[in-house]
Amino acid sequence: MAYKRILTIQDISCLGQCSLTVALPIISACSHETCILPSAVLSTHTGGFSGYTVNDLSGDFPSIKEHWLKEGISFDAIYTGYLGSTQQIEYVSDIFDTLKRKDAKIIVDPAMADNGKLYWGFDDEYVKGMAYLCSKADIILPNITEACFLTGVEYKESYDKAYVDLLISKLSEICKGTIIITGVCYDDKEMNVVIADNGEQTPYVHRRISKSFHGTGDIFSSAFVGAYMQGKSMFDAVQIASDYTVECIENTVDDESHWYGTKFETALPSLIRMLDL
Ligand code: PXL
Repeated sequence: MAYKRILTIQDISCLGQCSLTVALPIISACSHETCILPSAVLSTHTGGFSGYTVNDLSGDFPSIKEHWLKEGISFDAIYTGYLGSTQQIEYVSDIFDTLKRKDAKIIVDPAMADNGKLYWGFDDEYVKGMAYLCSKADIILPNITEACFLTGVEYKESYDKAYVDLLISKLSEICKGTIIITGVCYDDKEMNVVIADNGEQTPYVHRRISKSFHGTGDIFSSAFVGAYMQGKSMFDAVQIASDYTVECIENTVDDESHWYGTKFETALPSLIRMLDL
């Protein structure tokens, strides 16, 4: 069993089962040391609540980085998600350059959009900054909407494989590493996660559940990072992360009152079994 030191940089949504409140338990359940750098603190996530509070923590980044540098702290992987602001993207880029160990993996989930729209508070400058971070990554994990914003390709609700090929070809001009596009649907029964690596494409096909939930992108990415850093192949890590995410949704879908996230905790034993450590 591997035991890697992974830094994850994303927000704390105090309630909402997304970003750090899923990344920390999921990556820890995958048996890694999980270090966190909170990008912002929000009272809830921004999807479906109104009047949430937001405190951008960019101002803390330089001194935290300097302290870690002084202590000789470095990481086997740095995994980023929802960031607080465009300015913070520059700090994160600097953290990539200074705190990664030799052969460390940089994994960027450009968590900024879904269903054809940017999340509240993000604009074109933020998208540009996120494209820059993706250019420094070994692995990027956009959904279809994020792939569209990153590449300037028009968002479509329904599409064919040629459209996904176009997104991958444009994304590969931005990121020389592995591109993993999530939530690719050609019909209403199945969902694909498409892995594009060195000019080759491999889809992992799983069940599609008609209802969508906030935070499932973060759950997928966190489980992927945990499994991949355990030495699973890219495909096996995608399979484990997809199956786990589907189980989280299935465990939640019948509970109308639980609309804001998924009960990812109840499927953690299953994730651990799939890892077969
Ligand atoms: O799951 C993505 C996410 C993360 N963090 C915050 C969000 C969202 C999606 O809405 O609002 C604060």
